[in-house]
Amino acid sequence: MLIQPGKLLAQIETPDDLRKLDPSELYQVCTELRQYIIDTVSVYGGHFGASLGVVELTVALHYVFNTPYDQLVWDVGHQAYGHKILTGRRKVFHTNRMYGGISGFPKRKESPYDTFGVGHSSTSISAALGMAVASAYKNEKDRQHVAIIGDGSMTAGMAFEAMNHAGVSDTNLLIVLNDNCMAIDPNVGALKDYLTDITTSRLYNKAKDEVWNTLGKISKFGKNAQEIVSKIENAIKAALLQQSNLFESLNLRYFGPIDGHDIDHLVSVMQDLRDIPGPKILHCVTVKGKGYAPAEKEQTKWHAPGLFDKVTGEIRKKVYDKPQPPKYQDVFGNTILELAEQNDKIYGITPAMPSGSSLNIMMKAMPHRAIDVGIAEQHAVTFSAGLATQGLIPFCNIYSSFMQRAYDQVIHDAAIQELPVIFCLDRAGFAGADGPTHHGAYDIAYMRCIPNMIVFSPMNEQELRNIMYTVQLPDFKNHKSSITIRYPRGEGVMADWKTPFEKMEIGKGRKIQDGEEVAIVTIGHIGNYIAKVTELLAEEGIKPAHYDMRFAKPLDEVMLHEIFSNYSKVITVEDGCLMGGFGSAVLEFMADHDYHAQLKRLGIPDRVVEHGEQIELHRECGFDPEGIAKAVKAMIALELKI
Ligand SMILES: Cc1ncc(C[n+]2csc(CCOP(=O)(O)OP(=O)(O)O)c2C)c(N)n1
Repeated sequence: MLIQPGKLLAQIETPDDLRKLDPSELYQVCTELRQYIIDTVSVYGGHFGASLGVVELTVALHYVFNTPYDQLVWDVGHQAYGHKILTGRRKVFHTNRMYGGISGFPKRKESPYDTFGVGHSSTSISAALGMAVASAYKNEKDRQHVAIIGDGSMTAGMAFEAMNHAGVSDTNLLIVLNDNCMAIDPNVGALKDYLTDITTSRLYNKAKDEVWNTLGKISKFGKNAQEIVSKIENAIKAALLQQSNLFESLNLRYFGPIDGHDIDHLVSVMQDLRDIPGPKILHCVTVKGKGYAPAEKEQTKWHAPGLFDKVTGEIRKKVYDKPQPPKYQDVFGNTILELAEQNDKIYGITPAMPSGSSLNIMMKAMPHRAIDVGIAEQHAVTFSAGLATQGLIPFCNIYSSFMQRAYDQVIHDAAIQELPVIFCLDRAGFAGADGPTHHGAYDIAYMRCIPNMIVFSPMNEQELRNIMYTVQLPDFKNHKSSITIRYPRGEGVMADWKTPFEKMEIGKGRKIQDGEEVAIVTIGHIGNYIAKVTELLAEEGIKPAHYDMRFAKPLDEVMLHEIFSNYSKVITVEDGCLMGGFGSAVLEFMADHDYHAQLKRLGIPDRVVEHGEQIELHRECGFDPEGIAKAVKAMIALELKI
């Protein structure tokens, strides 16, 4: 379906075209850009509310700054759809997030306007500061660098580390704080309260506007005049705000808050700021989902709603005639609550993903024992370790790719101290349309090399429930280990999933079927492909065995001895990186025990795999059912040749 742009938007191929327009036309550009995003996302899917909320900011930034010479760095990047559309990608925007199409996030390979690749949050200030320092070094004094960061992303330690550095740098750095009081879920923490205090202080805002008007005029009269006004302004801020200004105390000039939807005001403020040297921050207040009523009203739901009817606001859902398996995240969310109702030591922790992890189910029922700590993965891990020192049982739920942020904390604060922290890694394996920044590719490899760490992956809902049950039992502490429980994005396989709890044995796999000659050894949900593989191979008279290993560490050595004693050909399959992953563990076992089987490892290769549906990516990497069957046949053919 071809999406038609409005009259002005149709003329904009690059920001140069935008900059040729009269300021009076920008309001119309914003309206058309917003409509284009609504029209496209409703039909093709993607992130939604965040891009609508920054339409005016996007237009103002590209209008005022000389992009791409001046550098815009978007934080997270899920809000950069308007930026993509204005920077040469309108005509391919309908391929957003699709296999072979453009990325849903800024990506350096895709465009010179995408100055920095993103997907994970809170990197923009560091990256923009790096660019600004490089420009200063190269004597490019006129070059501007702008980091656009949301109030949610501002909660992360990394953003503070960067501001701490920026405050003592003499660089042309502008931080645009896009404050909409939301992360994916409502933003949390003391910083949020602080920003609200500034935004709602009427006296301060009135005085500030008066000073601002003077500053706007006076900035044309040179540095001395600016400094005088600036001192007055600071005195007013100090006198009228309850606290001293956080950003000013980090040596960043603070401006705002201003209405982030008033395009005329935004343009004039940014023009003024462009002329003020040094690091500074502009606080803009916006509404997530702005301009599309249902998205303004239910902001979490419309963060990434899927396809919808843009007229009625109805989100399209597939209709089934029989009950479907639940998402793994919902099995986690319901099961932790069920267990916490019986065991008062259980705590739930999420860094800013209550709805993404389904911990919101427990947060609603037990707000004191299920906590959103903000976008703060490192803190989430060490905080959980702290809870564990006191005998509590923390289930710390973090997406596999975001856990990469907290690696030292896993080792230093949990594993070395023999603390039983339960790490639940959602979105393990290919994440799908979010692409390489979000693929949970590396966790088996990065977790299994840590001492005092068990690594488990359920093949279905029942296994997830049973391991969650097992690790909260008192004797789990005897292992003196943390555990990683990794499961993928999406649905499991059991419509009737609420099975009674059964204790699992740590390090014990299960045989699913005997076979002849070839054994397929899997870990996690990907093991469900083997039923189809068996069917495909049956047509050719091949009968593989199948083992669901469950644990990448400790390996079930008894089972592996059985496998290598009975099968001369072994194939491992994992939705994770091949290097150092589950297959590598099996290979190590084989070498250590002097077996000489033919071994083929299937999984994610050592390259960046782009975005697409999970099944498309499995196919690309040769571990969809057909790919696995082909690998089995190739192994057998290899033997025939010999
Ligand atoms: C390190 C990391 N943790 C979690 C996420 C998941 N995530 C994506 S967007 C988002 C909320 C960002 O909030 P904010 O910066 O305020 O932007 P908004 O969506 O409100 O525009 C979160 C938590 C992420 N991308 N990166």
